[in-house]
Amino acid sequence: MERRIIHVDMDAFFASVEVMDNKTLKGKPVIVGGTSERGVVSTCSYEARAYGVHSAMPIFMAKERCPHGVFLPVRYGRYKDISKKVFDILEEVSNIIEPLSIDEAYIEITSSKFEPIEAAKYIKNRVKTELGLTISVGISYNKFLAKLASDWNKPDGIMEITKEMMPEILFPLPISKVYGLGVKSVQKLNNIGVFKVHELYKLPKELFSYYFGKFGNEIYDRIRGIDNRPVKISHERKSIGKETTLKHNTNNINELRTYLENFSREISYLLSQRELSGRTITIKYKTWDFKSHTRSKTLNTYINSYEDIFNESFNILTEENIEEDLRLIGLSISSLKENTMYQMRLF
Ligand code: TTP
Ligand code: MG
Repeated sequence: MERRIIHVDMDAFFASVEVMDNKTLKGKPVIVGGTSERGVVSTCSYEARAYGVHSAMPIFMAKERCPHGVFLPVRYGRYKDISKKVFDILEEVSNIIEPLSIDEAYIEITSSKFEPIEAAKYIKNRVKTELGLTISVGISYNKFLAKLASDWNKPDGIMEITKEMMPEILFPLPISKVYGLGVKSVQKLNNIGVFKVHELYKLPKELFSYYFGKFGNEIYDRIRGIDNRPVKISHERKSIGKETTLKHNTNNINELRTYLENFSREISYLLSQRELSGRTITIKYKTWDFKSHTRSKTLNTYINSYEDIFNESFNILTEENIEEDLRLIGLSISSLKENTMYQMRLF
């Protein structure tokens, strides 16, 4: 069966988060990076890219190219929080997700109930309405082409590359667009007069091993639209959690209980989506004066139901005997493992 793979990549990620957090920056050239003169650009808004600013460029150079740009420091923790929310949305579409970086992932939806275009639109829509950000989405029958597709009409892009579109779509591209060809390989090929994929396509197979060593065959296949690399599920996300700043500071147990009920419901849903259970429950809270506390409890059995998660978390909370008003509360579950028939309850 032909595979169906989606590649997603947030647009100008760090810079877009900064603009979302400060609407007055909208439409301006925003440059996020090291703040010292010796720092480099992490990323910049598309407005700043129009001035030739790009990732990894020294800040002093960015200032020369775009003197009226808004230069901001990196707030990694904030981007990480948003990234987690993006991955929560992706998990609603499929639980076969391979994260590539903080803002990028492959999603395999071959046996999902979603049609690819439907899934792509769903992701874009949720990211836009829930997080206020744009994400570019590519769809194809393998990883290489899905990634190429997400890059096709960035920002806020959506693109599907079908078998029928091959090889017309690949042939006119510069060889630098071929995954696996680094700067050095591209240079070597340019030196022998090979610039476009259609020129590379004409070379005999033996030359591929000569130029790219053990990756030769893969690259030979890739420019023919063949890429059998699987989407590898990552076990990197070792916890699933929710937290929120309270509407008003309080230590009223009934109000706090409602928060835990809502978190437990959401967490249980996310666990069921990913067919996971966990056995460490952690409550996090911040008191009115911003002091942070966490309390964990590891159980003997794995749980995933709303009732179990709520009961365990509420017990931890009551044992805390909180006297001061809280400004934030959070709940997470960790020590995760995949559900098996063996663990499922019979009654
Ligand atoms: P990218 O996805 O490469 O870039 P981007 O999201 O900013 O822009 P695009 O619309 O082209 O996808 O990287 C994601 C984030 O990773 C980026 O926002 C900042 C960070 N990053 C660095 O810190 N240094 C780098 O050199 C690059 C490339 C990215
Ligand atoms: Mg990106």
